[in-house]
Amino acid sequence: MMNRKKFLQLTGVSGLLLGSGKLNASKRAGTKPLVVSTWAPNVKANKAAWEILSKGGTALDAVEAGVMIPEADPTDNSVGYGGLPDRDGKVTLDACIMNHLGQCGSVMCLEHIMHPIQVARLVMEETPHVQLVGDGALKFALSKGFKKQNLLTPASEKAWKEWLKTSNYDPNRSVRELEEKIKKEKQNNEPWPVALLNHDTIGMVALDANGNLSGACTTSGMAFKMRGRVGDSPIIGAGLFVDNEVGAATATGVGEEMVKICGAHTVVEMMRNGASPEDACKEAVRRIIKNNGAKAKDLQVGFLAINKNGEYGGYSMMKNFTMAVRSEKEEQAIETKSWY
Ligand code: SD4
Repeated sequence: MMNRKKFLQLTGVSGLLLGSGKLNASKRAGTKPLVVSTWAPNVKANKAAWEILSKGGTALDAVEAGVMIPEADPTDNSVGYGGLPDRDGKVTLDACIMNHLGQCGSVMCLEHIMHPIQVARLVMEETPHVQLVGDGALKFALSKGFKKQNLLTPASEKAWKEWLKTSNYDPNRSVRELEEKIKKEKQNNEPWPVALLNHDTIGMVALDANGNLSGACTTSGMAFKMRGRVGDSPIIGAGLFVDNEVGAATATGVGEEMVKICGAHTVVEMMRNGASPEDACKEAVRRIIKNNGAKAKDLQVGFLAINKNGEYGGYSMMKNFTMAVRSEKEEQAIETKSWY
């Protein structure tokens, strides 16, 4: 039986509130500092970010430290160490970071380095470039003192070998698995299905005490993707976008769809035009529906955003998208509203 208390223990967060209802962002007053991340288990990542934000640290340092938590977690099978590999059995990582000055850095298809977000930050701060990919990204990381590590855990290797039996690429594999688990748990009247403790790509956006915004996004990408495939997560404007005049947004789910609509950038532009964070995210989802018609209902995508006033919101295509929020006022995991 999964109950609220158990959830608190699992997340290691005392005093965590669980939003049983759906988010209504317009009813939430703004606050700063603030940090919001994709997926409920990232209350733990927020905690690391909050350590920095609550002491007056920068949003940039906070998001970097925050996303390093799932990057190092072998049980999170879609980020960093323990991430599910591509169809050739290689763990390839994508990450990007963006600060309040509009500066950004990104690595794509990076192998053997546990913390791609740190490499992305160095691309931003120490190179004339924004994006480094594959061997070049690895070479750069090694030149900065990062050590090569084997990121394929026995559990991920086992899952890959199992997948090889059918070799059927299913971008919504994790969503389907999640739905099945939740269905079963709902039959047991679980208030907060343990399946929602599922880990996934982390996108994190933060507003610091000085009113500056930053964001970070890091992932191992879609499980069993083609070798060389890059999704939205390391693409500035797709998986992450920050504009210090307006707000910051990030995304998770089937990355190809976010790329096609410049997802995170769309969300920020909607907020610039006056939309609430939740409504801005909903518009991005609507555009993905427009591109996909009836097929959209099988594509999970989730967006979240914060604005300059410290208001936040999220929206997803299918049910079961959660986000983790931390401010002076709250420390919670919330299921967002969804189109379907
Ligand atoms: C990608 N958006 O590579 C990422 C995957 C993801 O939860 O978010 N998974 O397309």
